[in-house]
Amino acid sequence: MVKPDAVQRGLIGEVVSRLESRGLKMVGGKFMQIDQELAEEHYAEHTDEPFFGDLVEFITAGPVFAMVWEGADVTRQVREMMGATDPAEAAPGTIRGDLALDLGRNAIHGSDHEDPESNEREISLFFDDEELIEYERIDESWLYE
Ligand code: D4T
Repeated sequence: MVKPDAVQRGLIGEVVSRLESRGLKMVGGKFMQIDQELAEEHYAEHTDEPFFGDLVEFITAGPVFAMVWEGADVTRQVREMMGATDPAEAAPGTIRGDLALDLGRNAIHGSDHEDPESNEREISLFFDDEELIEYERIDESWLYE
């Protein structure tokens, strides 16, 4: 998900472009405003954290671009491309390392590859089944041996 800070900074295209260029396939995309209820559900694991209020306020502060991507080892690969949660710690070349500076404005969210269920849980929070489109990218035989 491209978060509200990156949407406001005109970075939707840059984020999408990096994932597309890697060879990943977008199968769902939605420009949307997250409401309080969805934000609290999305960040339920952080309910007891001191930063929970700020997190909910931030993710509801403006529109986001939610996406579903497919590809080899997609969840882990996207996390690697995102870089560390705190952009100050994120390696150059990663999305956060190149495009963000502050933990509370870290540009992008991705499902947790260490929690195999987070992926499906988050997809169903943001998308209905019919909003996900199965198709083949024309370059698939040049992306995968
Ligand atoms: P998200 O969920 O936004 O993709 O971030 P991460 O998966 O990389 O990191 P996370 O769940 O640990 O944290 C969620 C979100 O909370 C913000 N945050 C985090 C914060 O404002 N203060 C903090 O101390 C921490 C740990 C940043 C990301």
